[in-house]
Amino acid sequence: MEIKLNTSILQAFGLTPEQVEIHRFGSGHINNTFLVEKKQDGSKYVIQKININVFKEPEVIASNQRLAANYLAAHYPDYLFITPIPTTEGKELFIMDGEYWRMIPFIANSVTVDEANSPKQAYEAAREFGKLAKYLDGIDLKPFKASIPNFHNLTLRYSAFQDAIRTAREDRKAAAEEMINEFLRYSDIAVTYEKLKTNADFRDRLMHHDTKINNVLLDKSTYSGICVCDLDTLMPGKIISDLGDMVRTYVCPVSEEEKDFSLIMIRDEYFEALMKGYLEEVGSSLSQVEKDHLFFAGKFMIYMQGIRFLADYLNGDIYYPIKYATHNYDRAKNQLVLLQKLIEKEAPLQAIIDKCLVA
Ligand code: GN1
Ligand code: MG
Repeated sequence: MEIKLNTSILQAFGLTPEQVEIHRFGSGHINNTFLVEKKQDGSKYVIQKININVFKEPEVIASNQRLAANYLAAHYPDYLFITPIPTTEGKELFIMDGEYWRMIPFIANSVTVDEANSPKQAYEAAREFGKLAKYLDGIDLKPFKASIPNFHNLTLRYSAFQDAIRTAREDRKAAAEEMINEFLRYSDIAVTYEKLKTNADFRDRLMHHDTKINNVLLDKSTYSGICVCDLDTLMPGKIISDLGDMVRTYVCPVSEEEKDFSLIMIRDEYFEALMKGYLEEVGSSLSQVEKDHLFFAGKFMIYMQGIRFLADYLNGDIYYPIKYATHNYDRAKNQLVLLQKLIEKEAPLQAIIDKCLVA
């Protein structure tokens, strides 16, 4: 479907409505994304409106990306790191009526996939996130700020979940009671995280924090990795965030949107492919404590996503856009089933991790 963007926004980036065709783009929950194509030469750009309910300080995103881009350009000049195309006034963001817009290049011959369709795709995507972590490993973290404070702080997510249980509408609480109790039964995951987060050997690294496979650009014909995208949550964090979200989203043949929970399963070969790809890049930089928590990464991210969805259901769907009344309930249930399936397979999956660590 072709749509329109306000003329001022296009002009801010040196474009006019007559020059371009505009389509909605991508499948994220958070930002509004448009693909803009110049009719004359077919060149393409991505224009995004940043969701300021989620990203309260969009300047932090821009500043974090600039710091990373400068470091990478100095140390790894051949590494492709997507940076915003400045406005005609040389700014990374265009601000109008309290809305924040930016434009980034569309990389030619790239595609994204919403689900990992082969172990190779999982491997390629994991390598791209691994490269990002590896190349940014030496960077000074001090000037970085959190674009979403406490984004993957499971301690706070867990207490937000408890708050949501306390303040939920009675009907929603009653409907979700069984699932609430199931999630509470796994609270040891939050306890483990709490201990880990202050362990000096479990250090902060610059993490992407949204390693879903559609945040990797793949080559249109070979499906080899090109680079990562969607760098809004590039900020200091823990290795379990990036690794864990790959486990959460690549290993199961269906996404968090699937309502037929019988389709949820763990595909060992995808687990192996992503571990291999990620550890090939970052394995040698890991501390023993990090190595000991690679399986934990998947549990951590699935659990956190599950309680985020369930808290949102209990809060009356204020964060994740929904298409029907029990959408967030179903997403939470999906994640609960996935968590259980993962835990059932801990022994064979840990054996895969051990094998990848030795290689
Ligand atoms: C959100 O933008 P999107 O849809 O990729 C969320 C992630 C969740 C994800 C679940 C800023 O990401 O943390 O894992 O939905 N991003 C934010 O689909 O909350
Ligand atoms: Mg995204």
